[in-house]
Amino acid sequence: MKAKKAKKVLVSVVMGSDSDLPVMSEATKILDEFGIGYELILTSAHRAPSRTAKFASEAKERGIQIIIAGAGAAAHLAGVIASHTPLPVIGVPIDATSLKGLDALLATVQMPGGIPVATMAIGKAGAKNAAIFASRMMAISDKTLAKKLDDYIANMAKDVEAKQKKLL
Ligand code: RP5
Repeated sequence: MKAKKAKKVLVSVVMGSDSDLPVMSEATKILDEFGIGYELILTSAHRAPSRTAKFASEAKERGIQIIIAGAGAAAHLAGVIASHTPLPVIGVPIDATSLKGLDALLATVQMPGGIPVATMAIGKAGAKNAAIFASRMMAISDKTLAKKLDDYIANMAKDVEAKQKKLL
């Protein structure tokens, strides 16, 4: 019997703490749905700076194409990763403190010119959109993935119509 070929890991889903997992699993659900290979990485810009720099500076040579980084509080994870790699980095601000994610949003989005982080919404919608955004970028050169995205978009529109019917 032929062994099932493992998917090539193309996306890194990084988070600043294991407490971020319930939010970041919204991203991995989408990557699973679209059949995109990913890895889950736990590292911290503040608590494990050397580990973060090592991960980011080696990601491209390991074949990673896109990095999704979620963190809360003074969320420097996505920005620090972006400063150590030429790969596109998508940031997810996480609601982890009494400031309800506004701290993480500003820390993630307000990057200085030259080091971009594509910043999504705070929380679960942001994590989900990070994976969809990554899929859209990869679909530029992947027709099979582009078809899955077209179907996903069409299904969302169908869902709205079905919900409308239930209202009547
Ligand atoms: C950030 O601090 C993490 O990304 C997390 O959102 C937040 C709280 O981390 P824990 O204290 O729960 O580990 O660095």
